[in-house]
Amino acid sequence: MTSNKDIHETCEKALNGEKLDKKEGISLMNSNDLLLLGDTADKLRKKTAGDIVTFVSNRQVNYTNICSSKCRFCAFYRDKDSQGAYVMSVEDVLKKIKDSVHRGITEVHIVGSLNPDLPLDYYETMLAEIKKNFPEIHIKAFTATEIAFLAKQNKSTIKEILGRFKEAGLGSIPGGGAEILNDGLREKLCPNKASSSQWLNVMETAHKIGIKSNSTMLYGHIETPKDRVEHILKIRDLQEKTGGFQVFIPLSFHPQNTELYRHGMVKNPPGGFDDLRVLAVSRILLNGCIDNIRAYWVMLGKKLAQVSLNYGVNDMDGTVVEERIAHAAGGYSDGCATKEELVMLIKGAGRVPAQRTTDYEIIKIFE
Ligand code: V47
Repeated sequence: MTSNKDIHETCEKALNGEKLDKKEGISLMNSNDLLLLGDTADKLRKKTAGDIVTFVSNRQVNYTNICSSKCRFCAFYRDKDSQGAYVMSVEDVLKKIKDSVHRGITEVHIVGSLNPDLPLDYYETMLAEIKKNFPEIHIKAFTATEIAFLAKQNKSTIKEILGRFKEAGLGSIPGGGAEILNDGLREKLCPNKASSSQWLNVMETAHKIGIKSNSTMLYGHIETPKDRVEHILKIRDLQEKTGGFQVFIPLSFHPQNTELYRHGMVKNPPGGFDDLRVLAVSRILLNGCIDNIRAYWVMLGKKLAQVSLNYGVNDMDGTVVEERIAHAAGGYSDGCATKEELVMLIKGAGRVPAQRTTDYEIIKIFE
């Protein structure tokens, strides 16, 4: 059991810019002194990012839900022949984007599932057609898990797939599919998809060929505080090597309609206390390494996302428009926020809203 004095010392060490080790990280992740964690994370956030809180004007597109992976935390996937299974044509995807252009979106975030029936050409055509029709829009698409799956399906290499996608218009890679980077846990949660090292390898390869990416962690299911810290430190280690991660996004688990819930393994989503602790500890452990810590309001709820701005957060995701993954699992929202709403939430926390590009360049500050 770590004493409160030790926690204070660890926070002081972080404030002095020192890098924390695993043991220290675990003691923070186990601590109930949320105000101390929040205060430390807030000071580090202020030093790194100032008072600006960024958001992006974007829309998500989930092109298919047919999946061979069948992850036990996922309520979104369907078997090919079951009710509600779908694949969007490239035209459907273009129409979704076209419908959002009037909102001034600068990014499209495309994620699907591991659908064995879709040829590589489908993905390349999708990227090329989006680029042709909407050249100004940044395409952030396909998780590292989807990339690893496509490489295997097409008997190709990660580098080859990423190179082809970059050529076709891919701008960056979202952070999904990381779940929890621990193969023992992955065996229980998602045995049919990329391992921890495969996920990290896709990211490392992407960074090396000039494709930036995001990073996530799915928490609040069967993982322990130690698993969380080990996950964050794996992301930190890779960032020290490549510098290619733009942001870290903790994803708060929603259990409804998932196998974990049906089997009685997880009954409730994490509480707000735990959500704030994860965000604060992420800021503290990634200090000096990843500058942006994002509150994904779709999974946290808008009010808690606003409060999290005092717990190390400097980024709020985006307008999103339509979200299906958390929604299928009993999430708080269908995923829609207007720019005005995000500006209001950020101002309401006494901070300065700024619209950003996917690459974290500021487009407009809302004084
Ligand atoms: O990989 C799946 C998670 C991820 C559930 O990079 C769940 O900008 C909660 O990665 N409850 C997809 N989470 C979403 C994602 C993401 C979202 C927003 C921005 C970015 C970015 C990335 O959602 C999956 C998985 O980790 N997930 N099921 C669930 N029941």
